[in-house]
Amino acid sequence: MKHTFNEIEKIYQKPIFELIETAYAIQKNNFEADIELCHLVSVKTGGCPEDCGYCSQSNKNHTELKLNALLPIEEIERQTIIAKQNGVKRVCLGGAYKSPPTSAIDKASEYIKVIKKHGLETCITFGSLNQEQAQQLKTAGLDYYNHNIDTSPEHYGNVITTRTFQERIDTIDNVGKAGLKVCCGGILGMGETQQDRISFIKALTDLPFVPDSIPINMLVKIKGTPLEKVEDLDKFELIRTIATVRILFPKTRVRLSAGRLKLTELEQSMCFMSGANSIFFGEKLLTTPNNTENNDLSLLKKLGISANA
Ligand code: SAM
Ligand code: DTB
Ligand code: SF4
Repeated sequence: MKHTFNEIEKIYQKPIFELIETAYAIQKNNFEADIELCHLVSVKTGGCPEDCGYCSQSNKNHTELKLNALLPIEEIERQTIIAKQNGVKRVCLGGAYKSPPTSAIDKASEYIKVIKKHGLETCITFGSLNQEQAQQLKTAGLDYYNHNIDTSPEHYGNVITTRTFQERIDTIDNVGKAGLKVCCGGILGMGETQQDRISFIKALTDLPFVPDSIPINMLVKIKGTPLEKVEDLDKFELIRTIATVRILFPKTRVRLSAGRLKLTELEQSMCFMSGANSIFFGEKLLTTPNNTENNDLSLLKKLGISANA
């Protein structure tokens, strides 16, 4: 559903307990009290021609990174088996591409097959897709495609110059038209204003397809990137964003994605209370560390929340 900026701002700026209370009530009406676990694998790391200011994998940034070409299928199967044993529901594959070459789409089709063989859902994030590529992935059995708008249309140009905001919307349109589920969110803490965060949420409500999954990342500051020294995000802004997204997208899984290592258990718990009900589970994100499995299992136990598998 479309919403005006003012409507969204009104929700975002409610007194915080009222905001959380509303978000939590919506969460309870639409979901079990569970958390979805997704396992992330970087299947092709680094060497990307885009200039995303936050990213360790851009050629334009001066980061220390071990590059790897497309991983062998056996490695995907190995990680899938472990993920399944751990109660993971979906395996998400990341590739550092502006847009994937045919060889990557072909390989992805093999990855999808092996993950599905073990009964898990699949998600891929390989950059821009045209209609034909999206259709090919759908035919291969892909469930979700992740492509983020990253930030507000207004702040976008300060972070990325090699791909336009509209190009991202076009990819999401192609993904939705192919019958794939859309996973689309962004990153907080990239020097944006509160108005930008509200505008980012509005842009999510304006997408051509309602996302089934919204990842909310908190910037992982990476040495050698333009955003290395940006000011820390005020965590209350993270809570407000998650709660507002929950209210506007009652049936969508909201993933507390990158940046959890910088949150205390209580801060993460507040995010879950405000509407986040999905996380990346596993010690590594794409190129940076994530919370350990043991720490996450122990937190879920303390909260009395089970994994959704
Ligand atoms: N290359 C593909 C693309 O950009 O569409 C897929 C991989 S890319 C790494 C996927 C998403 O991860 C980005 O759109 C961004 O939202 C998120 N991301 C990347 N680096 C991040 C960082 N340092 N902190 C937080 N989120 C990050
Ligand atoms: C998303 O929104 N977050 C994930 C996933 N989609 C592919 C990526 C997070 C990357 C964090 C930084 C890194 O590990 O390189
Ligand atoms: Fe490339 Fe994706 Fe990183 Fe941007 S976010 S530089 S497109 S890998």
